Amino acid sequence: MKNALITGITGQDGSYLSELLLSKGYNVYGIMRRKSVVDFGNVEHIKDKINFIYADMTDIVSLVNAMKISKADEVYNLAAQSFVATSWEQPVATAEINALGVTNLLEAIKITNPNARFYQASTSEMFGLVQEIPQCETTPFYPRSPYGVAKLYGHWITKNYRESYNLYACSGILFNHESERRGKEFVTRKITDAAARIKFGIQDCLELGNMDSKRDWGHSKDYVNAMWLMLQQETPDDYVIATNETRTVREFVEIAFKYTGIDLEWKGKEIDEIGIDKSTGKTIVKVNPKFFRPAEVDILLGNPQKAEKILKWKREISFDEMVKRMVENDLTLVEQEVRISELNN
Ligand code: NAP
Ligand code: G4F
Repeated sequence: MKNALITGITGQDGSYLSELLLSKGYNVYGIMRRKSVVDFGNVEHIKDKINFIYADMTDIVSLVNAMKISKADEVYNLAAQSFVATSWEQPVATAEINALGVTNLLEAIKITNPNARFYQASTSEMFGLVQEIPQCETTPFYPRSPYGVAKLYGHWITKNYRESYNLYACSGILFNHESERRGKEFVTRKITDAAARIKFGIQDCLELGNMDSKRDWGHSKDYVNAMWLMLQQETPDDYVIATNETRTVREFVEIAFKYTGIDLEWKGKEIDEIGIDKSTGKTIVKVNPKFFRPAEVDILLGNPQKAEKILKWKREISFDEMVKRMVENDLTLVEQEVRISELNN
C-alpha cells in the first residue's frame, strides 16, 4: 500500500485528490494549518479516513516532520494562496507560500526521502500576457500578478530540483478548474451562488468585474486524475492540463442563469453593461469596477495534447455539465438556507 502526502488537503483539489487516492487504496496524509476553529474544509465528509498533520508551507521544520510521519511515496503540493486578486493585497505572503514554500517542501523531500515522487500545482496564470494561442508546454511565460510570478518560481524550482538532484518531480500546468467545492470568491462559484440566491429572491443583483476575460474551464475531478497520472510514469515531466475550449465570463453568466430558469438579456457597454431578467425586467447583473484587477490575463486557452498522448488523460465532464452541476448544487444549498431561516422566524 502506498502512502501519499497532500498539502492543501482542505481545498477544492485536495478533496477530490483525496477521494481518488483513497479509492485506489492509498494511505492518505494531509497537512493542515492550525486555525482558531477546527475546520476540515472540503474533506469534512472523509475526515475519518485521512491522517492529518499540522504543518505550514512557510515552516520547513513542520514539512520535514510531515515527511517523516507520512513516509510518503508520493507528495502532492496543492497548498497555495490561490486567489489571484488577493496576491496584490498580500504579495509577500503569496510569495512565501507559493514560491519559497515549494523550496521548503522540496528540501524536506531531499532531506528525508529523495525517492518520493513530487507533484507541483503550477498554473496557466504563468502564461499571463499570452505569447501564443493556444498555450502549451513550450509557450513562453509572462505572469501578470504577484500570484503568477510566485507560481513561476515554484515551477522553475521544481524543474531545477529534478535536474540538480534527480528527484522525480513534475509540474502540472493546470488551466482553471472549478466544481461544486470551489471557493465563493472565484468568479464561477460567485456566479452560480448568486444565480441561485437571485432565483430564490434573497439577492437582488450580481456585481462583477471584467466580463470579457476568457478562461479555459474544466472540472477539478478530471484534473486531479491528471496529477496522479503524472506520478505514475517512467520519467518525470511537465504537462499542460486544459480543455482546449475558452469562454468569456459573460458566457458563464448566461449559462449559469439558464440553468436556474432565468433568461438574461444584455444592455449597455463596458462599465454600464447590465444583465436584465427578461421575464421581470429587473437588473440582476451589473459591473462594479472594484472587481477589476491592476493587470489582467485576457485569454487562456490550453493545448492538452501532450497529456492526452503520454498520460492518456482525457476529461470526462463537459463545460455545460460542470456549470449545471455547480448551479444545481447551489440551488440545493440556498433552498436549505431559505428553509432554515423560515423555520427560525
Ligand atoms: P484552494 O481551494 O484555495 O486550496 C488551497 C489550499 O492551500 C487550502 O487547503 C489551504 O488551506 C492551503 N494553504 C494555503 N496556505 C497554506 C500554507 N501557508 N500552508 C499550508 N497550507 C496552505 O485551491 P485549489 O483550487 O484546490 O488549488 C489547488 C492548487 O492548484 C493551488 O496551489 C492553486 O494555486 C493551484 N491551481 C489551481 C487552479 C484552479 O483553477 N483551481 C489552476 C491551476 C493551479 P486553508 O484551508 O488553511 O486555507
Ligand atoms: O475566478 P478567478 O478569480 O480565477 P483566476 O484569476 O483565473 O485564477 C484561478 O485560475 C488560475 C489558473 O489560471 C489558478 F492558478 C488560480 O489559483 C485560480 O484558481 O477569475 C477569473 C476571471 C478573471 O479574469 C477575473 O478578472 O474572472 C474575472 N472576473 C470578473 N469579475 C472576476 C470577477 N473574478 C472574480 N474572482 N470576481 C469577480 O467579480
